[in-house]
This record gives sequence, structure tokens and C-alpha cells, in this order.
Amino acid sequence: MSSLGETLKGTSISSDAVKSLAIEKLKRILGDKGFTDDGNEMTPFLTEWRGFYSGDALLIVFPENVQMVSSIIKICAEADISIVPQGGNTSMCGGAVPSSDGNSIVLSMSKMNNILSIDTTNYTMTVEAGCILKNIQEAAEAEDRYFPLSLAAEGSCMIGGNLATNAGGTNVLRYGNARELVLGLEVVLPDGRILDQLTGLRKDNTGYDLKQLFLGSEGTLGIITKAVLKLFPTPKSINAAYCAVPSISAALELLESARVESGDSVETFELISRQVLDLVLKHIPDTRDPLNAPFEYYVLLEIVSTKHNDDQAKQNFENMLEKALESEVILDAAIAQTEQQRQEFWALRENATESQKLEGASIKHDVSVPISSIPKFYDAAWKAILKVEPEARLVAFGHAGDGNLHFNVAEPENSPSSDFLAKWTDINHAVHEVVKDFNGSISAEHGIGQLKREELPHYKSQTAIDVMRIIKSALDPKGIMNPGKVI
Ligand code: FAD
Ligand code: 2HG
Ligand code: ZN
Repeated sequence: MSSLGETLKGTSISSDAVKSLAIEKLKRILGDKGFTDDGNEMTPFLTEWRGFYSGDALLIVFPENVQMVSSIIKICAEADISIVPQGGNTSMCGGAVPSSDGNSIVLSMSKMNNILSIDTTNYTMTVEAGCILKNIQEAAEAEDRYFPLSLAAEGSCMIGGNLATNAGGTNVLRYGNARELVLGLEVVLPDGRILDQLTGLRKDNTGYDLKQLFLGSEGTLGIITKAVLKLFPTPKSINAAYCAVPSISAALELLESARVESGDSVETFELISRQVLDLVLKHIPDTRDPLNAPFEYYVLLEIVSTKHNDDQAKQNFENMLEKALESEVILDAAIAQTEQQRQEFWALRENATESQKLEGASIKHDVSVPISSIPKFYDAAWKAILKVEPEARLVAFGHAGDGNLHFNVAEPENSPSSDFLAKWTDINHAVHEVVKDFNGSISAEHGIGQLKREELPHYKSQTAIDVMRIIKSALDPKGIMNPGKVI
């Protein structure tokens, strides 16, 4: 449909009128409870949680099933209205909020939140895309199965958003990214057709693996409506320790011995710098340092066994830590004796983002390098930041076990946030150039969204960008799926 006008039943009408008609049609098919155009009700869907991005929309829609999604897309495609898919709106890069041109609808997946089936023998679960991640974990647990995707936003992010961003989280070392946890997918394409690939197959080489296109595409190629997820045996014995390490290199030595000594059963290997711990202790009530003295770096380490009361695994874990202590690979460690103590360790890690937000302005870098390069990267990137802002405070933490660090920077104390934020691009550039030197990635797990869209072409080859554009224009020739994101 032309953006300037269209002949409808013999009458020439403007594109605005076409849009108004489309919006009326959408309201009719969705019914009163299926949409909102109320300003106050719309606000949370138009604003990103850190407050960096906000936009405008014609409508927020809440479809209840895949047919509704398909009808919505068809109506929007005809009227050149853009669609911004939204799950829990926890994106770290402005991916789920519309632009301010007001030519979009936000399509919230929140009403498509049914767990459809669990096949304990096939170790799979079929879910709608609007299921909250935590509900999926709990549903698996109720059947004595385990869905390992885990991240601090799990109480509000939705599986569709996790898959659309190929989320990582704290268990990637053992189970892989979200992408590796999916066997089948149902997607509504930008022309409204439904691509049903909801199989629970572990082997299927019948041509291109189409689902992979949509995993990590951040809503730019279609709407994920259902997924078949992989399940695993539930860890029954979890050994957790909060370890102080003298250096990042020592942390990697610990990783090596933990993997070998446990029969490669390391579930979590999270790095926490002292600055992060300090922010958490300062801002988050009921948190405490598990160790008696301060140290520069910590590792939250968990080793799991699927056997009940696995005394052997516990013994191996303690022996491994003792050896590490003797060889000064660790300087001290607290071992969780109860589930509550384990949760206390986790609070120190999971509140890193919240406490950094409460501390003031921050500039984040979600980067990955080969695990072996982490120590050198860490030093080089920190030096590069200090050249731009000598008073910057490094808030580094993350998934060191898979090479992904959140190399974040907090504003200097006692100076205006605006001065610090004015250096955003320079600080980003400084870190990302070091990432490039180490053959790393400028977005390990959060995606590109709006935040890194401009930077992407500097860090990806022209050929890769060309192929991405070919795929985008083949699937979404009108460019209506989440415009302004990724490419
Ligand atoms: P949204 O934010 O709503 O959307 C994210 C993107 O996916 C957008 O581009 C959106 O358009 C698209 N999208 C959403 N649903 C669909 C759908 N059904 N079909 C197609 N496209 C869709 N991320 C990590 O990877 N690892 C972490 O450890 C991690 N920790 C976090 C901790 C906190 C405290 C917070 C706030 C965020 C964290 N994140 C993390 C980022 C974020 O939570 C994840 O990326 C999450 O997977 C996004 O899910 P969501 O439902 O909130 O998606
Ligand atoms: C995490 O690992 C998230 O906790 C958030 O990916 C990281 O706040 C951040 O930068
Ligand atoms: Zn993370």
C-alpha cells in the first residue's frame, strides 16, 4: 500500500486514513480487553526500564493466540504500520520500545502465557512465548525436570524475549545460550503467515534450520509465538562457594581445576569484583560479605550433581577448594551450608545491576572474549577507559566461565552525571576497540537493539552486514518488524 494514498473501493484516501481504518479494525478484532490506547496505561510499554529510551505508539495490543497475532500482522502490513514485539521489556539495549514517530503498535505477548505440555521422556516442554521465565523453570521443576536458562530478570522477562535475544545468563558454560535450549519454534512472519516448526526433534536435517534465523533476531524478522524447549535432569546436589581470588588469572586457574575435578559439572562461574560487592552491600538491604576480609575479586562457583545427597561430589568439591587454597589460587572461600546461604551468595551477584542503577549513571559493556584472553582484556580495557575518564569507577562482573564480562563503568563520585554521560560514545569506543583487538564481541548476550545499532557496522564485516540485510529484506520487505533495531 502506498504511503501517500490508496484507492479503496474507488475512493482515494490518505495514508493517515488508511492507518485509522486499520486501527479501528484492530480494535474490533481484539475486543475491549485486547488493546489499550490510554496514555497512562501505555506508558510502561513505551519506556525502557533504565529510562534511556522511550517512544510512542498507536496502540498496545494483547493477542491471545497465534491466529490473532497473524491477523494483527496482516492488518498492519497492509496499512504500513510497524510492529514492536514486547515480552517483559527488560531489554538492556532499547530493543522492545518503539521509536517516537508514533507509527507502530506494541505487540505485548503477556496474554500468551500458557505452558502447553511437558514430555518428561522426551525431555521437552512446549510453551507460549509470553510465559515468564521463572514460571517455566517452576513448571519443569514440578515434573522433576530442569530448564536451565537463568538470569536476574527471570521473574519478569518472557521466554519469547529470551529467545528473540538469544539470552545467556549464568548457566551458559554448562547448557549453552537460549539458542541451544530450543528444539522447535512457531513464528508469525511479517506478512502474517504462520511458520510452524514446533517439533521436539533432536535430529532433523531436512534443509535449512529456519528456527535459528529467529533466535537472536530481536523481533526484526517475525514474532515468536511458541517454542519447544529442551529440559534436563534436575540438579539434586548443589555445591556452592563464594571464593576470593587474587587475580583474574587465578580465577581462570580455579575454573580449570573445578571443571576437571568435578567431571565437568560446573554450573556457575561468575566473577564479581570488589567494587560490585561494595555497591550491592551499600544499596541492597539484608546483604552481607560472606568473608571476613575484603578481597579484590570473587568467584561465585557452583558444581552440581543430578544424584541426591551426592557425598562424593561434595567431597571432591571441598578437596578441590582446599587444594586451590593451598596453592593460593583462592585466598579464602565460604561454602554454602544451607540453601539460604546459597541464596545469600546469589543475592550478591544478582543485585549487581540493581545496585549499579541505584548508584547513579552507568555506561555498560556486555562483551565477550576468548576465556584465555580475559585477564589481558581486563587490564587493557580498564586502561583505555581511564584515558577517557580518569575518575571512572569500574564495575566489572559477569559470566567469566563463558568469556562474557559486564565491563560496566559507574560515574565518578562528586561530579555531575551529565559530564560522565557526555563521554558515553568515547568510553564505548575505547572498550570496544580493545574487544576488537582480542577478537571479541561487543554484544555477548544482550543484543544490539537501538543501543549498538550504529556501532555494529564497525565491528562486523561488510559481508556479514550485507547478508543480514538480504535476510531482513527477503522476510520483511516493508521493514515493519521492529524498525530501527539491529540493522
Ligand atoms: P523484551 O525486553 O520485551 O524484548 C527484547 C527483544 O526481543 C526486543 O527486541 C523485542 O522486540 C524482542 N521480542 C520480545 N518478545 C518477542 C517475541 N515473542 N517474538 C519476537 N521478538 C520478541 N540478558 C542476558 O542475556 N543475560 C543476563 O544475565 C541478563 N540479565 C539481566 C538482568 C536484569 C536485571 C535485566 C533487567 C536484564 C537482564 N538481561 C539479561 C537482559 C534481558 O532480560 C534479556 O535479554 C531477556 O531475555 C529479555 O526478555 P524480555 O521478555 O524482557 O524481552
Ligand atoms: C547480568 O549478567 C545481566 O546480571 C546484566 O546481564 C548486566 O547490568 C548489567 O550490565
Ligand atoms: Zn549477564
